[in-house]
Amino acid sequence: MNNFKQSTIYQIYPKSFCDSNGDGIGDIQGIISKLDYIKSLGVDYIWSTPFFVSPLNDNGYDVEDYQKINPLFGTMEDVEELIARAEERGMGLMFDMVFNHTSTRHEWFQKALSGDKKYMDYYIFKDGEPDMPPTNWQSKFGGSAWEYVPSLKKWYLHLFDVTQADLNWNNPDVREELKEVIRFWKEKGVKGFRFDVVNLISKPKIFENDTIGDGRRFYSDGPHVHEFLKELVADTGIEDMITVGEMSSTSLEHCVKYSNPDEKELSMCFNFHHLKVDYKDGNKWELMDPDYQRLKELFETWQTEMEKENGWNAVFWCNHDQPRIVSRLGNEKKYWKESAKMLATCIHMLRGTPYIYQGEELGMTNPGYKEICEYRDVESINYYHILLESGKTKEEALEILGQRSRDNGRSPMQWNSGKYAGFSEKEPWIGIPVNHKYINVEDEDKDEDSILNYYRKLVDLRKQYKVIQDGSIEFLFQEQTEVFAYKRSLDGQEVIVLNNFSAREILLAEVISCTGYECLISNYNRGKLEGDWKVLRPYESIVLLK
Ligand code: TEU
Ligand code: CA
Repeated sequence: MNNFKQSTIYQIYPKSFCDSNGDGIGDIQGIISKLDYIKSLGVDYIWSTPFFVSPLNDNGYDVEDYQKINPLFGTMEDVEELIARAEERGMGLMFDMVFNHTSTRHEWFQKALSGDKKYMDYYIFKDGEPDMPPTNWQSKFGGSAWEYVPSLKKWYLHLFDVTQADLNWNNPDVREELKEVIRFWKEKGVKGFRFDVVNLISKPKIFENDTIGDGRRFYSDGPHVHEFLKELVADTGIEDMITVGEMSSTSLEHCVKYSNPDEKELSMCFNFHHLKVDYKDGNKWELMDPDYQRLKELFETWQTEMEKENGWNAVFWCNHDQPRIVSRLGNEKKYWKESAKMLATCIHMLRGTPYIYQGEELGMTNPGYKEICEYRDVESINYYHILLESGKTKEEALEILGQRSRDNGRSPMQWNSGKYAGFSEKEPWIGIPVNHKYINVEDEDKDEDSILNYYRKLVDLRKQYKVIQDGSIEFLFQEQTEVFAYKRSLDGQEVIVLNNFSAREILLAEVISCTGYECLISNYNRGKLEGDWKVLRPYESIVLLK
């Protein structure tokens, strides 16, 4: 059995992590050169987003060949070296399996386009008139989810970009091909897998219009998804490896099933409900202040129910699709350091496996791109145009992108205060924020009180205390909207976690009696706490142990 319940995972977006050969694009040798740094965080696994052959319309989530390395990132030898060097340091690699769709440049799709019946059945083609898509479903990146192919007189389904065609999992040959991919990487020594939007793989039998939504209710956690996952896991023998499924618009009931060990599906799930509390009416492209009460309720429900049903959460704030959390729920100006540390504490003391996304451990912020030409992401660029068409001004659209674009999480890793932040010798593929002058690895490494060193302590606490790994969870101060607090308990040991989500001092509804408690970590370096105590400073975070 692997140790996923005790582990912390570090996520790398290779294109933006470290460039070893001066072309402005991060690469695999770049990652290898930073393995000692990653090890210094205390993490157990490294999940890298895809670096397989791809036209990179969606930065590698459009895979053209699952078993070849994109030369832009390196070679197969580099990848083997990465796996070996990480293993020498006691870290396992998790690879990203994008199995809901392939690039339209994939050999299978190319054969399908030429009319090869076998391969047409690898994808989801439907008959239809050129001006009448089979359903009204919308792509997650904007526009119709269907594209017409005149030579075939058929439409194909793409839930994401038009160059990402959805695979037909109902075809057993497709399932066999994908199992081969897993076996290939397992053979190479990969220790785990992340499965991209894996709850979207099972499409319904009948395709019908969605009169109340964009179609997602027909294919999210679809009819055979659990069967398909069980089969994939059993036939590739990965039940004892660490696996995480990315679940899009999922439900608690399904995530229990995906992650309960008895079901033999996955180790854990990512869900995104807590990262939609600042979407107005669920719409990512409408700005709204975060609803902290909702955020607390979501964590409470998911944490307590998953515990009750023996499921397991991946816990996280950041990834390559999300804006930076300190800019989003924290306070990147006046309380940059305090709020970044507080947000880190919230996640790392929870029940579940914590993920750290590159640069999060430095308190990296949204880059503040000002012009549309600074953006690279296909979703951002599509929505910029959709927003303009919907009547927003250029300024409004850019303001929205500035807060919501996925590129906010994709600016290069800030290694030092030098030119190009030590990421590259050359101008990078995407801009670097000026704050790399003080938000960077080199400076924070030397500063005892830095966000970086605070993350290291949090990771270490999880290693030290079984109650943090495995303790049950109970939420406190539920009615105090800006206080995010909980208690973990195991075998008579207790950990109390208190976080202030606001820039104000908060008087707790009840006094905390600190007598007999030890302070494990706090972002105001409170040191010894004694007696009764009831005021939380702005963005304060305190972890107590009894
Ligand atoms: O993301 C899935 C996904 O649902 C997000 O793209 C989400 O729709 C978006 O960020 C919210 O606005 C995964 C990958 O993480 C992402 O990078 C890929 O683009 C996507 O799948 C398609 O493979
Ligand atoms: Ca490079």
